[in-house]
Formats: sequence, structure tokens, C-alpha cells
Amino acid sequence: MEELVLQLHEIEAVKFGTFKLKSGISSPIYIDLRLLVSYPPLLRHITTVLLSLPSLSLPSHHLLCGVPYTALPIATSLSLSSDIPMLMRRKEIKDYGTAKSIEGAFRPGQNCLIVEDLVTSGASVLETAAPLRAAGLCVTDAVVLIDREQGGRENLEEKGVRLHSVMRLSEVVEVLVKKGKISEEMAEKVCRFLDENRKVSVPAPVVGAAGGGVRVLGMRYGERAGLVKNPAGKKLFEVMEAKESNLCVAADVSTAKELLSLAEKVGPEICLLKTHVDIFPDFTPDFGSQLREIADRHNFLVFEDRKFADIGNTVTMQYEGGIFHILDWADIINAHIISGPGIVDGLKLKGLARGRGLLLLAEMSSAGNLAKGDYTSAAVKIAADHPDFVIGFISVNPASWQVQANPSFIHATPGVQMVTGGDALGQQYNTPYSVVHDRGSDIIIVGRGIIKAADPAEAAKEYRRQGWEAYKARCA
Ligand code: 5BU
Repeated sequence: MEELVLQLHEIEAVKFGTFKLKSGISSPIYIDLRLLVSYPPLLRHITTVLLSLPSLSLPSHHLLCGVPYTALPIATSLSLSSDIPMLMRRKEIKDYGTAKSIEGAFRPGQNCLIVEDLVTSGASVLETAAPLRAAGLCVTDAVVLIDREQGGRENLEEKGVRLHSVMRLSEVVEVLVKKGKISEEMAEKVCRFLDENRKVSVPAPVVGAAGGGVRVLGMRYGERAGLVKNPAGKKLFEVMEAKESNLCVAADVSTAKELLSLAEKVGPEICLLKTHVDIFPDFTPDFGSQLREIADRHNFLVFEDRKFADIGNTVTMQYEGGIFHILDWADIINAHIISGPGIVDGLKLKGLARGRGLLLLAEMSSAGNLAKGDYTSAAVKIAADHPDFVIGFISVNPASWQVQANPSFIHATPGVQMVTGGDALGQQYNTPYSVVHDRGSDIIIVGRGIIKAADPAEAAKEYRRQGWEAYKARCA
């Protein structure tokens, strides 16, 4: 171990000075193991040490998973030397393609050892353990090169993860003093710092695979209904739970007549029917009441995908007036936030008293769309300011949002088909399982996958089954 410490010091992977750590505290010692990739012999040395770690029974693990990114080369090297297959956890879930949070081959029930370079609070290890466990893997142990002795071992133990470390930070310091690489004074400073910071807590959870996100994602729709203020939002969760359906059909058919016929056919399978009322050449003023009658009979809600985008004053008129009188028949509408929060005030002015609800477009499904990053965060903020009217979001990958999870908001995702892919005009598709289980959305919105099927009712049944299975797997 002495030799290993000296080599780490030699390449300046261990530095002394004043450094701000990820946890926010200021430290006189900094360890940067990202440098390891530049020193293959040292990486090999570390691997040999890990392989012979007495407390760690490597063969009892079916799989290894490095904490991204610094530990990935260590995990890879350990995998090559031990022949234990590796998995990779994505830090960001892709917004295209298969959208898996865990890459690699595995079976639920297998045991996966987490490999980490450095542990302070243990938060990063837990961030990796959460999606592995959510995928059905057993995570009981983690191995780390250096334990900073700042509460990580205890925090992990509390969450059922045993920590095995090659060395503790105090041991690193001892070796460096003994070999004359640092002064006694510096060693004392580091030891004092360690004594004063024995317990770094795991940072507050964010939505997504880690921490609080897991709690939200594991909650049942029925349970979440109790948290919603808005009547349409509450009813939607209740209908989902009662009908065991998280399927919304996007009824983009050619005529109003066809829509009403489709609503009859898919009605028993859906929690929500989404319309684009302005595409119908045969719209008549009684369209709304006819649709409402079908919706009430089959117990689903109606969502007009109007995507309001104007200033508050204009949207009040667009919502209530014109030919379509959307306010009269749509339980739910949606809006862009490009014009700012005034649009919510405007729609709310008309919709709140009628018990209607609003979804904000936080993300979109089409390639190259601009609803991401700060735009998505702004939508979350505006929603939080209007929990009486905003019921949730149109989202694509809510599990990756770096904001606090709020289980009262619902997430509905368009761009869903049985197979991933897209159309010729930029639409991008993910599967029901990926949308609900991996990306943490609640409702799958399916258009052409159902309406262009030979038997739309049968197709709806199958989408409903897949959406619900994904939800059950998520709750489990
Ligand atoms: P599709 O046939 O399953 O591709 O239909 C998707 C529907 O969802 C369609 O009505 C779109 O207008 C709607 N949609 C979408 O595809 N992507 C988005 O980001 C939003 C709505 Br918002």
C-alpha cells in the first residue's frame, strides 16, 4: 500500500492546499483520481490490489459497475482481470434511442458490486446503486480505492451497502509523513480537518434515479391523487388507478366523426383522449358534448393538445371563444411557456373555476426541439407557482431533470410506439417500458401506433398492458 500511496502522490493525484469539495466543504487535501487513465502501470497496480482485497469476495459478485466517470477505468480494468462482466450506468439518460439508464447484459436478481475511486458521503455510490436496484439487481457491496472517512461508510451501511476500501485517507497521510513527502504540520492539519468533518451527509435528493426520485417513482398513482389540488389532475390519477391504464390515445384521425367512433372503440382502455380539434373539416358545435358523453361513459378525460403560446390576454379568448369553445369540453389543455408565466395566469382565469387543468410543455418529443435545460427548469418553476391549476408536464425524460421531484405533478409523454425510431418529419419514438420505467413518465401518449393499426382497439389494449406493466415494474 505504501508504494501505491507514493505513486499517487508522485503523479499529483493527491494534493495539499485549500480545495472546495463536491459536498461544499473546504478541504486541505484533494484527491484527483481522474489522472489514473494516463498511468496504465498504476491502474494495473490498483487492480492487483483490489483483486487481493481480503474482505472482498469478488467471485460472489456476478457483475461490476463503476460509478461514472472516474471509476469507469478502474472498473473496466478490474473486469478484464477478474473476468466479471461489467455494467455501465448512464449519468444522463439519452433523449433518443433506447434510453436505458443501465447499459450491459444482466438478469434481475444478480449481484452487482459497485466500484468507486473515492468515497466522501457515499452519495455517488448511492446514485449508482439506485438505478441498479430499480432494475432488479442486488447491490450489497461497494469497493473504493480511498475512503475519506467522512461518513460515507456509515451512510452506505444505512442503505444496505457494505464498503470495502483499499486505504483510508488517514493512512495515506501517515505514509506521506513517514516518507517525508509532507510536513508533520500539514499532516496534523489534514487530521484535524478529518476529525472536524467526520460526518458529511448525503445531499438532498433530486428527481431521477437517485434519492427522492426513486421515492416519487415508486409511488402509486392513487396515492399521488391525494396530493393534487386541481380537480382534473386528481381525477386523472384516480381514473388511472381505477382503470389500471396509463394510456392516452392521440386521436389524430381525419374527421370529427372518425374521432367519436375511435373514442368509443378505445374508451375502455384509456385514461385520457388527446385531440387536435382544429384538424377536423366536419367540426360542429355539438362535437364537445358528444365527446363528453363518450368520455363520461367510459370514464376517461379529454385533453385538447392546443399548445397555447400567446400572451395571457390572448389565450383567454382562444381558450374560451372562437369556433371550438375548448373551455367547454376539454378537461385538460396544454401551453408553451415561451411567453412567460402570464400565459398560465390567463388560462387559469378561465379554467380554474371550471375545474380544468393545465399541462406545461417542459420537453418535446421531436428532434432538435429547443425545450430543454433552462427552459425545462423554467416550466418546473412556473408549475410550482400554480399548483391549483397546473397539473403537470409534457415531458420526455423527467427522470433526468435535476430538480426536486414533486409527486403531485403528472408527466405525459408523446412519441411512443412499440419500437424505437421516428417518422420522416422529426418525431422520435420510445417504447412504453422505456418511457414509464426508465424515463419516469406517468402517461404514454400514443397516436399512429394505435390509430393506424389494423385493429385500433386491440392495439390500444396492448399499449395499455405494456404501459401498466412498466408502471408496476417501476413501483416494485
Ligand atoms: P404519434 O402519431 O404517436 O407520433 O402522435 C403523437 C401526438 O402527440 C401528436 O398528436 C402530436 O401532435 C403530439 N405531440 C408530440 O408528438 N410531441 C410533442 O412534443 C407534443 C405533442 Br407536446
